[in-house]
Amino acid sequence: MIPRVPYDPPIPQELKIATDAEGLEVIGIASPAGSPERERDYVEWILRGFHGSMEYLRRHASMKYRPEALLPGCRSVIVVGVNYYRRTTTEDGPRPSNGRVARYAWGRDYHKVLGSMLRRVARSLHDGRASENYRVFVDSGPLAERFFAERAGAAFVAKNTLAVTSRFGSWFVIGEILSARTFDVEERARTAAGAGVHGGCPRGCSRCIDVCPTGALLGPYQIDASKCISYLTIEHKGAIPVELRRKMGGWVFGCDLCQEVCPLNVRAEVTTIPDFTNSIAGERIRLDEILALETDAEFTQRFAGSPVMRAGRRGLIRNACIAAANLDRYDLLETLRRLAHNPDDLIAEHARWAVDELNSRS
Ligand code: B12
Ligand code: SF4
Repeated sequence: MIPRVPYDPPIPQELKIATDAEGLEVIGIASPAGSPERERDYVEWILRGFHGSMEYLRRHASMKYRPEALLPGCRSVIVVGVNYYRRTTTEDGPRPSNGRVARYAWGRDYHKVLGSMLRRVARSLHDGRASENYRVFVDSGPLAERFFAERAGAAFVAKNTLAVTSRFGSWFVIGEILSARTFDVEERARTAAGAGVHGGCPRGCSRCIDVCPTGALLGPYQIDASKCISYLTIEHKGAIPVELRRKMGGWVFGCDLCQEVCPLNVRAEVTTIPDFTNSIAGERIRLDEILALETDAEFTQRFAGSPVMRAGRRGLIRNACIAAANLDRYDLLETLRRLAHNPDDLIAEHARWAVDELNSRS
C-alpha cells in the first residue's frame, strides 16, 4: 500500500532547483544501462501480437531499453512526472448518457505541457553546452518510460502495468531527459530497494484485472494492448472488433477503469496545474455533439490543444456510435440512421451496428 511518508529519491540540488521552478514533483535519475531481460520480454510481447495495430511499437523494439541508441554517449536518464488527477464532478444523472473521457485528456495535451516544462529544465541543466548533449521525450519516444521511472526510484510498476508513486498513485504522466552529463546521485536511488520504498500492490489484490471489461489485463504486469479500451478508442484507426463493442460501455476516449478501482489511487493528490484543471474535452463529451461533427475543421476547432485530437474526427464518431448504443441513447436513433448512410465506411458501419443494437433491445 502507499506508505504514509512519501518517498523522494535523492537527486542533485541543481536538478531539484530546475524542476521546482516548473512545479514538477516526480523526479529521479536512472542509469542508461540496457536490460536484456526486459528487452527479451518486450520482443516476445510483440511476437504475440499484443501491440495490435501500433506498428511503431515493433519499430521501437531495438531502442526501448537502450537510451544510447537515442542519444549516443548518454550517461543519465532524468525521469520526470506530472500529476493530472482531478475528481469527477459533472455526473450527468444516475444513468450517465454522454461519452466518457479518460482523465489525462480532460484538459490540455500533456505532451505539450510536460514537453515545454522539460525543455526548460534541460536547457538550464545544459546551459552553455552543445544542444546535442541532451534529448527530451514525452511518451512519443521509443523509451520504456515506466521501466526507467522505476529504475530511477521515482515510482514502481504496479500489476495494472502503470507506474505508481506514493503521492500521486498512477495519476501522472512521464517524460525524460536523456543527458550526456553524469550527475552525482547516491547509488540507492538506482537500486530495486530504492524503488521499493514507494510501496507495492497489496498481496492478493487483482481489482484492476477483474474490472477490465475486455479482459485486456491478462494477469499481473501483462497487458494485451489490442483489447484495451484505451487502444481501441485512441490508437486503433480501423473498425472495432464487434465482440468487444458492447464491453466498451460509454468510453469515447481512453479508459480509467483499472486506475479508478486501484487502492493505491485512493489518496492521490489533485492537480493544480491550470493546463489540466481548465477543461477542453472535459469529463464527458455530448454524444450528439460528436455525431454532428461534419468536417475535420469543426473537429479541430472544438478539440485543438486536447489529446482527443489523436483519435481524429472519424475515430471519435466511431467511438460515439458504440457509446450511444451502450448507453441506450434511443433519442439518437434518427442521427445514427442518417450516419448509417455516410460515405465514410468506418462511420457508416459503426452507425449501422448501433442502430441494430438499439432496435434489437427495444
Ligand atoms: C503503447 C502504450 C499504450 C498502450 C499499451 C499499454 C501498456 N500498458 O503498455 C495502450 C494504448 C493500451 C495504452 C493505454 C494507456 N496508457 Co499508455 N503508453 C504506451 C507507450 C507509448 C508505450 C508502452 C509500451 O511500450 N508498452 C508495451 C509493453 C510490453 O511494455 P511494458 O508494460 O513495459 O512491458 C513489460 C512488462 O510487462 C514487463 N514485465 C513482465 N513481467 C513483469 C513483472 C514485474 C514485476 C514488472 C515490474 C514488469 C514485468 O516486461 C514487459 C517487457 O519489458 C507508453 C509511453 C512509453 N514510451 O513508454 C505510454 C504510457 C505507458 N501510457 C500512459 C497512460 C497514461 C495510459 C493510460 C492510463 C491512458 C488512458 N487513461 O486511457 C492507459 C492505461 C492502460 C494500462 N493499464 O496500461 C502513461 C503511463 C503513466 C504511468 N503513470 O504509468 C505512459 C508512460 C505515457 C506517459 N508518457 O506518461 N498505452
Ligand atoms: S488494483 Fe490492486 S493489483 Fe491492480 S494495480 Fe492497483 S493495487 Fe495493484
